[in-house]
Amino acid sequence: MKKRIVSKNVMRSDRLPPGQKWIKAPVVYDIVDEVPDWDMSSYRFRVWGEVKKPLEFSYEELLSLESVELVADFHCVTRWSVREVVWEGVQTRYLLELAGLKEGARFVLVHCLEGYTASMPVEFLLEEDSILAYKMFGKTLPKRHGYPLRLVVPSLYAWKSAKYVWGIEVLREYVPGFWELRGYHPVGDPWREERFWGG
Ligand SMILES: Nc1nc2c(c(=O)[nH]1)N[C@H]1C(S)=C(S)[C@@H](COP(=O)(O)O)O[C@H]1N2
Ligand SMILES: [Mo]
Repeated sequence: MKKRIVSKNVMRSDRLPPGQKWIKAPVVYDIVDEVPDWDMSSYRFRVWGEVKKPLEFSYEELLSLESVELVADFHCVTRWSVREVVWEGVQTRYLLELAGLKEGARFVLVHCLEGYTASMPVEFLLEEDSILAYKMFGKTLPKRHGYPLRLVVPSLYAWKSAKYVWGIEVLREYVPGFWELRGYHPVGDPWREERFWGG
């Protein structure tokens, strides 16, 4: 039986973060008009940087790793939230354990196939309910929601849940990603309304 995880945030009494409202389904957001198609025969997912053992997996290899089903709410900084999205994939803490974090590992920069990046403290990828998802509601991740692989971090705003992921770079120091460079918060905790940085 596959392990089923219900995000701890679903059980909070303040489940809906301040300044958010519930909507029915996630709105698709992309920094490009058209996301290109990837050559899956050469696709590789990588973990590198401040790790003892860099990782590299083909899509098929990723699918064969120990996986979990995750139920989590999804909170976009533009003030909409969606209840109980069902994902399936590999826990990021499992991958980071395989890679072995070095002493100084503090941040990650997540790299996406169309050039998007997202930055966050590495500890958020060690949470039980953070996964690299390849299924959504029981089906292969639709392209618009991030095929082949997307990060899901239920404790942070959805701009950190990077789509079309090909790599996780583990860093000693903070390197801002796409939205962080444009004023968004290095962390982005929805319950603390960490939307913008310094304003
Ligand atoms: N690669 C990539 N990931 C991304 C984005 C993006 O533009 N490119 N947008 C982010 C934002 S702002 C949000 S709210 C969510 C939206 O997820 P969805 O498009 O699956 O609804 O994806 C996040 N991940
Ligand atoms: Mo967003």
